[in-house]
Amino acid sequence: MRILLIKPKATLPTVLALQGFQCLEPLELGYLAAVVPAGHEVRVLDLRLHRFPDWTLKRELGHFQPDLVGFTAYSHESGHLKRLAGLVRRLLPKTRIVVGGHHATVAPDDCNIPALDYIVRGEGCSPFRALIAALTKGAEPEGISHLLFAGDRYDPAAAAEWPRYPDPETLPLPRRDLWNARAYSCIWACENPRHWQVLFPPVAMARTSYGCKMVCSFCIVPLLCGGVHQPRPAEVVAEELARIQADHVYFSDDENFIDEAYGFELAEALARRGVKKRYFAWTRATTVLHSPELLRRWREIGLDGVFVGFEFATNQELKAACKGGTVAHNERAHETLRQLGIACHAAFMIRPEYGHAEFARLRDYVNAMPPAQCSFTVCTPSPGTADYAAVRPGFWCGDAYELHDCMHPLTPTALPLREFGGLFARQIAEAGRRHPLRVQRHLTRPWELARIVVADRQYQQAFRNLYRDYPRELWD
Ligand code: B12
Ligand code: SF4
Repeated sequence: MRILLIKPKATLPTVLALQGFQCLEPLELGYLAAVVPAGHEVRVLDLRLHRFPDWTLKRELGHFQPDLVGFTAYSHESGHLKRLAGLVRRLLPKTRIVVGGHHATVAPDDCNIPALDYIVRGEGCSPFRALIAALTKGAEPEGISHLLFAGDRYDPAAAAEWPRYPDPETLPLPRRDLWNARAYSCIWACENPRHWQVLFPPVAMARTSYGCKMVCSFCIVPLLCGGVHQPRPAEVVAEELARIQADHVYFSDDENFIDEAYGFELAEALARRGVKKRYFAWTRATTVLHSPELLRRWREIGLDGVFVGFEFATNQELKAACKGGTVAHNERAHETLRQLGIACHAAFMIRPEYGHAEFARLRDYVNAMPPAQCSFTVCTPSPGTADYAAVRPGFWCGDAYELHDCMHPLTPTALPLREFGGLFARQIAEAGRRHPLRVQRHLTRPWELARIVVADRQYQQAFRNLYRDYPRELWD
């Protein structure tokens, strides 16, 4: 069979603007490609890299004539996914079309459309392998767990069951030979960068584990992984990282260091193999405080920065979100990271209910923090969570999947939408002045500086124009 795996391009200006700072490998498609047996031809088409995605897709379909097309999609890409699937169906009516990935996992009903044949939920390697085996024999893929038929055979009862993640030992090593590694990069922060340091190096993405033991109420991960953190075998990860060409690796784990013993085991496996990379990981403030020695060890083997969900500037909000940490934890973790020489990316959330006072409170808080790279999203519960079910009746745009990028409020804002977006943009601009590179006046290559200035301007603009992504009657 000829198999084409596709990652759609976002349509929301916010996500497109975010891509100015980071565009990472389509790792999910590399995993799927790795289970395609020899004898089949597989290609990856990352439409994020193309200016005219529809035209690119049509050209690829014409040249490659795939027998099976696989789409991945986040919820905000769901509209585009459906349109592209319709295009494939029209141009190649005999081609089978399967969708998987995050949107299919959390909203299978929304994927039950005539343009799709199969819906895969949760980790896709095993169902995808079984699907190919069935189609190769000319049979329908019967009885494959986590695979649903779209159309008449759609099974709502099976769709109501939450898929479970498999033993990570069963995962293959992802194929990275199917894309141009140099096309993927992200802004790379370190605590004490050298002058003229490359700010947008080529970056590979890798997964060492899935899941998290915590239960933050807005987050989908506890539901996806049943509150369990499952690491991949350390030697296998070390083997994968040793083969990666890029010097910089962005981990796609939900929480990299929550399992202290595993964190040390992986660090030693990497050190033993002499793997020398720069790393960026996601962790919790409470993990930093619980395991500073682990972070120190990772700093020694190349950890440059961590993304920490600070979420809110008040204990009341942190408690309401069941974050399991306080503002003091965040502040102490930030201090610990700075002492260890690890850059802190502090991520905050803004709630739709914020008025002028709450925006001012957050601004004052961030302005008073020691220098950090800060980012802001809108607190948006994930489809599938209890928080989502609770707020859903108040949505102002139907199911709102296409606005689900954690940057668009899904429920009415206290301030007029236009003003909300303006204050959001102001928050981004002010926090940008507290970025360590700006505070320390680091010398930057002029073309990289220009890239940051342009990306920053587009990002702020996307928030100023946020209201335009909604029906006109909601603008003011
Ligand atoms: C790493 C990560 C990122 C990275 C990189 C993503 C990338 N490649 O561009 C960064 C930080 C850039 C990022 C950005 C964003 N992210 Co993100 N991200 C994640 C995270 C933590 C892991 C995703 C990942 O890469 N996992 C590793 C890969 C290998 O696994 P996977 O994607 O799950 O794929 C497997 C299965 O899903 C399945 N599968 C996937 N596709 C397909 C297709 C087929 C055909 C089949 C059969 C199976 C299949 O098999 C795959 C193989 O193992 C998840 C949380 C999570 N636990 O899923 C959030 C998550 C996916 N992100 C999310 C969001 C909202 C975003 C942003 C919009 C957030 C923002 N405002 O900044 C942006 C948008 C980026 C974009 N361009 O669209 C949401 C999606 C929610 C939703 N309902 O869609 C998640 C779930 C987190 C959350 N808040 O709930 N993200
Ligand atoms: S927000 Fe982070 S710490 Fe909380 S459950 Fe999700 S992954 Fe875990």
